Amino acid sequence: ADRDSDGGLATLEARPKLKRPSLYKVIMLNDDYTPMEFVVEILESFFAMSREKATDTMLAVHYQGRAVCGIYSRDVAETKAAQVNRYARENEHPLLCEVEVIE
Ligand code: TYC
Repeated sequence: ADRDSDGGLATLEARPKLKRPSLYKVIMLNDDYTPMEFVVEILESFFAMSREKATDTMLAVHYQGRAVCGIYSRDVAETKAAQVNRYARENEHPLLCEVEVIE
């Protein structure tokens, strides 16, 4: 008969469905043309890396094809990737970042 005698309290109020906040990786892709120094400067300025970490990450992309630059909420990840791609294009380099959801 009445399957909702508690007015939905048990299912909706007592145990609200919690969504785990999704995290997104910003991934930088290798190409044959973007100067190494330009990539290092991007990693320093857009991803707050030290010179040393930026150099390590740039070389990881150069030798392995791709590397994670940072992990963020969806909005921040999409914004950073778009900012990097726009800045690279403004400077006439093919450098590309993409965003990938974790899990
Ligand atoms: N492969 C580039 C070169 O040899 C350097 C480079 C590194 C380009 C990382 C893109 O995401 C990149 N000049």
